[in-house]
Amino acid sequence: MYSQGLIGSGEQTTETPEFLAAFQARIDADEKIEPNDPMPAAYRKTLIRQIGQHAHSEIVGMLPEGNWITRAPTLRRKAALLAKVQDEGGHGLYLYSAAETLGVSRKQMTEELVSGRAKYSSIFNYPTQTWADIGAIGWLVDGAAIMNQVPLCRCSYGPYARAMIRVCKEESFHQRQGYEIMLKLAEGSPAQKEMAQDALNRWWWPSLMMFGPPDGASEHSDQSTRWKIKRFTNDELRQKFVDATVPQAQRLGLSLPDPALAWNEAEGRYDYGEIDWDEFWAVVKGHGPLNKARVAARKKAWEDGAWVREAALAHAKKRAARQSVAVAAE
Ligand code: FAQ
Repeated sequence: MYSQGLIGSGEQTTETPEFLAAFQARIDADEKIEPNDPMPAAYRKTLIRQIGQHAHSEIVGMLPEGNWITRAPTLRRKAALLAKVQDEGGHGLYLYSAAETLGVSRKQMTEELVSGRAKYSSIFNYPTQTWADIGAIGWLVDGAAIMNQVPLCRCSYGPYARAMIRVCKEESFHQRQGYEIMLKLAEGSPAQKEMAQDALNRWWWPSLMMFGPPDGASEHSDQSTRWKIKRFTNDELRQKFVDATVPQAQRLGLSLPDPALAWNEAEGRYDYGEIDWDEFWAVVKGHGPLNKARVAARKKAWEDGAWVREAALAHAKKRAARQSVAVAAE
């Protein structure tokens, strides 16, 4: 991915063992790496991959919830949902900007997404069938996103780490609005409680899959941990999420769809059942319930917006030409 014309801002560096050791020493000393600093090509590539996928996840992640904006049950719910979806658009834009500091353009990244080649989080390929799904997404999906993203605020790459600080604050609000929707439904009529339980049943396992493959199958974890891009492994974060979420489900009076879920006194954590990794990989490889529809929706938006991009560019060029005439006349 992005093999041509990519290494933009940083200087080309000969990657001698001394250079690699000096770079690792900066990481080990917890120094932040900034856009124009020399960095190994593989570090740059890994960040472009992860930040690009993360940006796409935010942008595609607007679709499942956007589906319910016109059907939110009250004005208050509609206003909160609109704000949440708008925040997600903002997160995508910060993240595309963070990736651009590494020498890839937003246009390149978007073309990867709309051609179906780019990855984005598996979770957004599942449908939102009822209003309770909006509660479940806020509670579980944003809850999982926060668990994964808080450590990214300490990521070694400065622009990514700084973007994550604001993103995490906003995700906290999202998580609470989702939990509050679930609470109201769980304390409502039997039909509302049933709707909340059904949403939890459908979103629980896909939420656990958000953390990525198990540690033994995670291709990038070791190197990303050495570079302090990742601070915890996929399984460590998944476990933290389970431990934090089980008591929240208990408070709601809802049950998690996992018969193997049990408190492990000796380890001080919850044991949970086996994740269906076949389902995970099928969704990651494009065969989830809505992969094709999600990519088609983003492609349509990109094509429909072409005239806006052209007009903005024409305006910018005209302005630049006027300014250069004015400077020449001074
Ligand atoms: N879905 O070796 P690893 C959100 C891929 S934001 C799809 O473990 P890594 C906000 C992975 O890319 C949610 N693909 O990879 C919101 C790699 O493929 P590659 C997104 C997945 O990078 C809330 C391959 O499998 N968050 O939710 C998934 O070390 C509500 C091997 O995996 C982020 O992106 C998956 N679940 O660890 C918005 C956070 N998992 O590139 C709207 C930043 C793995 O070799 C509504 N990202 N893959 O072709 C990360 O922390 C990491 O990239 C991981 C994966 C942990 C996702």
